[in-house]
Amino acid sequence: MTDTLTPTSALTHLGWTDGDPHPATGTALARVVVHHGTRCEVLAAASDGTLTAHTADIAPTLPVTPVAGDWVELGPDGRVVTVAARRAILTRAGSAGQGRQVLAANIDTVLIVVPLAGGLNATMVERLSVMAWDSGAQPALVLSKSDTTHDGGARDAAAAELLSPGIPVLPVSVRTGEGLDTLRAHLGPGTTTVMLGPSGAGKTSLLNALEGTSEAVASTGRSGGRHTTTTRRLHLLASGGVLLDIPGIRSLEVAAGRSAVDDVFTDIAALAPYCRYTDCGHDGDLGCAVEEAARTGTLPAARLATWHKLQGEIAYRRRREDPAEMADTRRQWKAVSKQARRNRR
Ligand SMILES: Nc1nc2c(ncn2[C@@H]2O[C@H](COP(=O)(O)OP(=O)(O)OP(=O)(O)O)[C@@H](O)[C@H]2O)c(=O)[nH]1
Ligand SMILES: [Mg+2]
Ligand SMILES: [Zn+2]
Repeated sequence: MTDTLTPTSALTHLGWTDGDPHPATGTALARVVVHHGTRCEVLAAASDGTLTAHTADIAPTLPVTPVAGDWVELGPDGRVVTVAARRAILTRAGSAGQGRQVLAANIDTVLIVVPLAGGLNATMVERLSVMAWDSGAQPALVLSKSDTTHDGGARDAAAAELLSPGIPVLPVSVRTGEGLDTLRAHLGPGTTTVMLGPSGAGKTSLLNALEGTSEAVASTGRSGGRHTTTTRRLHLLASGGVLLDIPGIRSLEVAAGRSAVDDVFTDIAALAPYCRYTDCGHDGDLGCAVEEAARTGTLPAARLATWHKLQGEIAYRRRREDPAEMADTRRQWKAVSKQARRNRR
C-alpha cells in the first residue's frame, strides 16, 4: 500500500479508535489479520504512514492467544510481545471443559447474517441476536438471499423486527444487489465489523460483493454442513473500515449472559414486572404475566420456549464455569437424595 497517510490515520484506517492502546516507545502497534498456531499475520502502520503486512511470531511468554481484530505490540525483533486489553469481543461457548472462545476482538458492529432461502429461521435470529448483544458491540441483522423470496424479503424483515427488536434489519441479495448500498453505509470508515451466521448464509459472498474480492465461497448446490471459510480473517475495506469474515457458527453455540437475553426478549422483560413474584421463572409460577400473555397469544409461545431454553443453558454454563456454584448444586442434590432416602425408609 502506498497511500500517504500519517501513522495515526493509517491506524484509523485499521479501525483504531481513541479508546484503543497507544504504542509504547520501542514497540510498534499492529492489528491481527489472522492467527495460525505460533504465528500471526498482522498489519502495522509504518512511520511514513503506510500500512505494511508482516508475519509475526508469537512470543512464547504471551499469556493470551491473539485473535483476528486484536491490537498487538511488536517488539524490536518483530515478535508479538503484548496483546492489548480487548474492547468488545464476540465469543461462543467453548467445547466441554473450556471457557468461552473468542471469535473476534475490538469490534464495533456485529452483522448477524441469516439466510432467507428455505424460510426465516426465528430461533436462529433470536439466538444469534443474543450472542451479538452479549459482545458489547452494536448488532444489525442482515437477511441474506432475499432474491429467494417473492417480495424481496419484506415480509420476513417485518417478522424479524419483532424477533430482534431495536436493531436495523436489512434484506440483501448478492444476486440482485438489493440492500448492498444500505449495508455499505453500516460499514463506515474507521469501524470494525464482524459477520456472524451459520455456514452457507452467504457471509463471504457479501464480502466479495461489497469489495469485489474473490474469497472462496461454497459452490452452488453443495451441502453437507462443511465450512467453506475456515479461518477468522480481517479484511480492509475500500470505505476505510474493516470487516471480519469468520467460519459459520451453529446457533446452538450461543454463550451469553442474562442481560443479553433481555436485550433481545424485550417483550418478556417488559411483562416480567407484572408477574406476582419478582423472581418469577415464568414456568408455572402463580400469577405469571408472561405465561398469561403466551396463553392469550399476545406473546408467541415459541418465543417463550426459546427464552426458557436460553435460561437453562445460561444456568448450566454458570455451574460448569463457576466451581462454587457447581459445589452448591452438588450440595443441593446431596440434600435432595438424602431426603429421598429418608422418605423411603
Ligand atoms: N440465491 C442466492 N444465493 C446466495 C446469495 N449469497 C450467497 N449465496 C450462495 O450461498 C452459498 C454459500 O455462500 P458462502 O458465501 O460461501 O457462505 P458463508 O456464509 O461464507 O459460509 P461459511 O464460509 O461456510 O461460513 C453459495 O453457493 C453462494 O453462491 C444470494 O444473495 N442469493
Ligand atoms: Mg465463508
Ligand atoms: Zn412470570
